[in-house]
Amino acid sequence: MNKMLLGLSATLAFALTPACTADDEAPPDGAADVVNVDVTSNQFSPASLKIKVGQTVRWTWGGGTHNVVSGPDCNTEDGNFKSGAPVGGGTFDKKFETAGTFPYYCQPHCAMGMKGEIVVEP
Ligand SMILES: [Cu+2]
Repeated sequence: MNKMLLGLSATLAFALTPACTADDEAPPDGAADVVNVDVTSNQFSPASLKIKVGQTVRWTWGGGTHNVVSGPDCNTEDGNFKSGAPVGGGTFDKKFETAGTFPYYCQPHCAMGMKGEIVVEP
């Protein structure tokens, strides 16, 4: 009887373990799929955000006219992600599929220090 139960739970545990492949990373168990960054005048909060591969960052506008542009400094877009032209509201989502540090900024306010970074851990 005990052996049967053990065998059954081992089978269940195997069946419930999610498959992980390089191009379809799921967030780690217990982690939120979406992590929020507030976009206000004139800062990103938190400015530095640590997430895991597979999580999505959602920037949510709270006031002012801003955008989210990836790049190492105020005049350099690296093309990783961009919300578009500066707007006065809404949200922008980006799912991070690879580990690394991704700096970004707001074009109208970068010179005023409106910058952030997403640190994506494996
Ligand atoms: Cu801004």
